[in-house]
Amino acid sequence: MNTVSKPTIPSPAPRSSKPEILAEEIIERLTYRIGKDAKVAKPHDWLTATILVIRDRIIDKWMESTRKVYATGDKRVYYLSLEFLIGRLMRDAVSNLGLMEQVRDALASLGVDVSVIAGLEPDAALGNGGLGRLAACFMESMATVDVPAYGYGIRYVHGLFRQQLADGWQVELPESWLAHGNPWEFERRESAYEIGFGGTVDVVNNPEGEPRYVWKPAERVIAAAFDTPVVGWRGRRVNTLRLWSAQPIDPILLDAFNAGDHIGALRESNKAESLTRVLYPADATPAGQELRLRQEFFFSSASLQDILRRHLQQYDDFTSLPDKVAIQLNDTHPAVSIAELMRLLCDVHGLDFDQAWDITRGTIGYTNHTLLPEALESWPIPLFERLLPRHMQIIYAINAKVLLEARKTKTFSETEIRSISLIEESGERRVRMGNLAFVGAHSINGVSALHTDLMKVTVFADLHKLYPDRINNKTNGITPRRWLQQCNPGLTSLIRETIGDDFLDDAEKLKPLDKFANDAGFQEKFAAVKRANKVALSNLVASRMGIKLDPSAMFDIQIKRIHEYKRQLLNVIEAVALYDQIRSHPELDWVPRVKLFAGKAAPSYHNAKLIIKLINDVARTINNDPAVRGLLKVVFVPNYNVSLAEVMVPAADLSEQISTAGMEASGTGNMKFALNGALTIGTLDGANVEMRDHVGEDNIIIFGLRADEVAAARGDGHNPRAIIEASRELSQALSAISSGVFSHDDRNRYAALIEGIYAHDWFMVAADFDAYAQAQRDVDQLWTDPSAWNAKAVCNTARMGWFSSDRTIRQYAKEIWRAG
Ligand code: B1N
Repeated sequence: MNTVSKPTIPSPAPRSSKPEILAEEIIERLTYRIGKDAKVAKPHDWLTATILVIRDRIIDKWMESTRKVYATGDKRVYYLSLEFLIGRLMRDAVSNLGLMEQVRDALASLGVDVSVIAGLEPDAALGNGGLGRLAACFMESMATVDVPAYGYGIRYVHGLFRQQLADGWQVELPESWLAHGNPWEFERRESAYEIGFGGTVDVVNNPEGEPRYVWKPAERVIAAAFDTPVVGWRGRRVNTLRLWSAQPIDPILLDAFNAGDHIGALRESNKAESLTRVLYPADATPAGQELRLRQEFFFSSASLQDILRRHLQQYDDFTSLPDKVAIQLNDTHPAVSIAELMRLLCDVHGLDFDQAWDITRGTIGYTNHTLLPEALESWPIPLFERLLPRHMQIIYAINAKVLLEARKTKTFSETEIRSISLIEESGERRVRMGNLAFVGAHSINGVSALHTDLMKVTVFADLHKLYPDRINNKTNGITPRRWLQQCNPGLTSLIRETIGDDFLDDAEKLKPLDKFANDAGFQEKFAAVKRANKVALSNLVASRMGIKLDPSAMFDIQIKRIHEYKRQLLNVIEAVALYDQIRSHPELDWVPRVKLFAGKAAPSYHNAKLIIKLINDVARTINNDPAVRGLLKVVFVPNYNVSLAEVMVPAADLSEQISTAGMEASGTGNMKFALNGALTIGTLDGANVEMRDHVGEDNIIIFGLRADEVAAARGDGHNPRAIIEASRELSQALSAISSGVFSHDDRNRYAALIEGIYAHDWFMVAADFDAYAQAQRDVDQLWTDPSAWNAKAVCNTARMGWFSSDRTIRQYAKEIWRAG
């Protein structure tokens, strides 16, 4: 026996936040960690040294948070997401720690401008759009509201591609956010797991009970953990974002190398590493490739092995799993987790199938983010079976159980049974990941009230009939730290001066600002902040694109992924119609407008890329036409990302949220703009519906068909051609575009795109055009009365607090996770 008593290890002294000490430590990191003399240090070296010093301030709180949950036995929440669109971290961390001034002063004393080095931090784009950004907002809110949580995802070497424009066309370039190293992360060599693929399943008969299945994978890779601390507001709690990186079991096959096969010696290594090399650039459309399924299983399996290991370290067995662990699946991307958790519980830990099934369902929750039929994930059975043979068996067993239950409990028709099945039987047989996620979860939530209602009557109608208590709503939210305090310091200071600091801890305490909506003095200051933000955006556009904007014009902004259902096309067609009007009626008092667009198109999405080109073609024509006299400008700002959003959102007067009703599950950009005092022009889609309820219908501009009307129109022969012919403005704009007025070099470029509107108008561009154009003229009218406009803008800021992701997370914690 070892009788040596453990020495008491002293804790390090807490870190000081005095600027002098911070400055001293920055120099010390620069010298001893980076190995650079301050005299020759590059801005990047200063950035790394500064982050290392900030990181130390986080670590104490991080360890304290981890220790606390061991001591209390509180439930842990695990958020599984294939995407985390976190953006830059330095300003967020410093601001949440309350060290903004101290860090600025420390750097200034060293002759370094904090804003210069902050601008060098790479924008971590490990996500495509709203779904990934939501995961990042949730991580920050879970730390803020003190929920012990881990985010699990993939450490992609290349995040979302960098977008360049070449002659107005999107060009994709690789993004290498890790090129200068990543001072935020900690590699955890002790937390590595084997992940298998392919192979066979052995059955071992067991006279005592169920037979035992043993999966013998043909291939294995290692999942290695990299941890990033996530600091909550006021440093209240620090949680962990754990991202998995794939590594080969044998980095090099020495036999092959020695035999002269230098390439073959690295084949395995390359194959393993390619698993986590790039993020799939598709938003709301599934990438049906094998590598994608491999990514999904890889991170699901690693995360579950880690979760079960941590549970067993603290508790005796898995019967307590549903009480101590909540696993939330961010869409179906991690849905294979349901089969993997069953496999680990049954095959590895020896539980019975039924017992494992109760534990699995008690632990897992599933969030659905889209109803687009083409976005629902499903995998061909031959592929699934080849890659995950044991999981295929488990899915068949789950399916048998569910279908038996359906046949027993209700009078389901054969059509309904077919729609409940986890297996799509018509055509090529496929595994339906949405159905798997639904039956394997105790909670299925939508992301806005409308979306949740539609889930119950569309994709999940029959499953909802079988399990009527499972679907619930959790309307999305955004973190007001990043999306108000950090991106709009001017507005934040003004609000603090006006109503005090309460709103910093509770966004719903923005409400008292309402009383100042009609206060002329306040309006003036509010408008001055907006103007300064518009000047800042104008400077960015001038320096990046050489285009001069007039900050007194209305800034009308649509920034989001380019997708037909989001209807950037409707916006640009309206710009063409307005252009025509301005030229035909120079005598009228046109409101000066700048229409700004930004967003990336999936590289394989032809129409989305064509829409980018159209915006740029229209922009070139309008911006160079002297007859427009600067009254209208159109600008497509390249390479939309989180950092660009942080500049554009606070500068908007008008926010375009104009998706075809019923198609945008929630939207979260809509919330960011309104919180920063932009008026929304939008359809009754996604969370716009609830935004109208909160800001009041006088403070938002709603137009167009509603979701039920869209469904009805699609059902009984919508006739776009007749609609177009009845609208002079629309038919002129469409024929200008399709006849090549904006594309002299290729007059047919847009013919097919426009023909789609005449032929079927699936996205209701023609159907909504007149209402949209009229709404835009109403917006112009309102703009001519600045005090009426500003009053509405103030009301938006005052009433948007409910859309804080703190509220969303509290609802998840109380109603789904029963944690925190
Ligand atoms: O999720 C956001 C919502 O606010 C948006 O309305 C919704 O479109 C978005 C496959 C998706 N839904 N589905 C995706 C992303 C990547 C991928 O590979 C689907 N993204 C959304 C947050 O709830």
